Amino acid sequence: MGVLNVTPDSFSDGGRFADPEAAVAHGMAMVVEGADVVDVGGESSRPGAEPVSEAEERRRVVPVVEALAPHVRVSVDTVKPSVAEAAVTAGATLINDISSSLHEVAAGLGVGWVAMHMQGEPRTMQQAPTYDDVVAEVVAHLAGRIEVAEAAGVDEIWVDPGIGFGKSLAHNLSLLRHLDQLVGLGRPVLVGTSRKSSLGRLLADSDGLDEAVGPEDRLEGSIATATWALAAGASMVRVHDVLPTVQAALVVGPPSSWDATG
Ligand code: HH2
Repeated sequence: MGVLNVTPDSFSDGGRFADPEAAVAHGMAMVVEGADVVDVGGESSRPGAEPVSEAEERRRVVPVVEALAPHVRVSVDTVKPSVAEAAVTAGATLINDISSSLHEVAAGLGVGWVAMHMQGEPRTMQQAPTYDDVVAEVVAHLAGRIEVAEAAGVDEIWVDPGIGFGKSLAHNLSLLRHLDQLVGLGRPVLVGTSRKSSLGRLLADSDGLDEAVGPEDRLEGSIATATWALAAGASMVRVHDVLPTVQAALVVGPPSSWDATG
């Protein structure tokens, strides 16, 4: 899943694809690089981000979805029912929902739904994330969302641990380490670590630096965690750098391919 932020303020690529033509060109480039899905978002969810009006978010997202949908599967990264509806009308077939609350909308529209775990809300979620047992709590939350979505009639349900959404570095690492528990829920797992700040901290530690490494220098960490997630059973990874991720994923392959034959 390639990330396409049609926003002025996303944490790693804000402003680069705010113009619809630039956004569509980047979306098509990711398709050529091997993306199976392009995830179009019109509102940043980075810590501290300011909310965007429904009309503005629709204005950003709809023309880009319309242009890409004939060429690739498009998901819409939104928490607003009206934006999800407009994007589906424009051709999106998957609602990527960081609030994990749009199951009725997905059911009504007859499209797939990604339920992502988040503690708190984007503006304040990184101030003091707290869990007794982060893995158990995230798994329980997503199991509950699967149940309500099944009851609502959603056929295609994805779950996502929400790396960096109300989570410390230690929380994120625990979730990656125990991804098998999410996989055990029996629904396809999506994981997004690409360019996230935990990687900036890890890469700085490994280089003996005091300051976290910036988003533009987090490629190796992004690829390492994406391939880790795929090897641990994730069905899709949400990434900014499609080509190197696809290449790394092809090298690693599914773990079943590692068994010696003959
Ligand atoms: N992460 C971001 C946004 N949407 N959706 C899912 N399902 N999983 C994620 O991990 C996830 C997500 C944050 O990354 P990005 O879109 O690059 O930044 P911003 O929110 O600033 O636009």
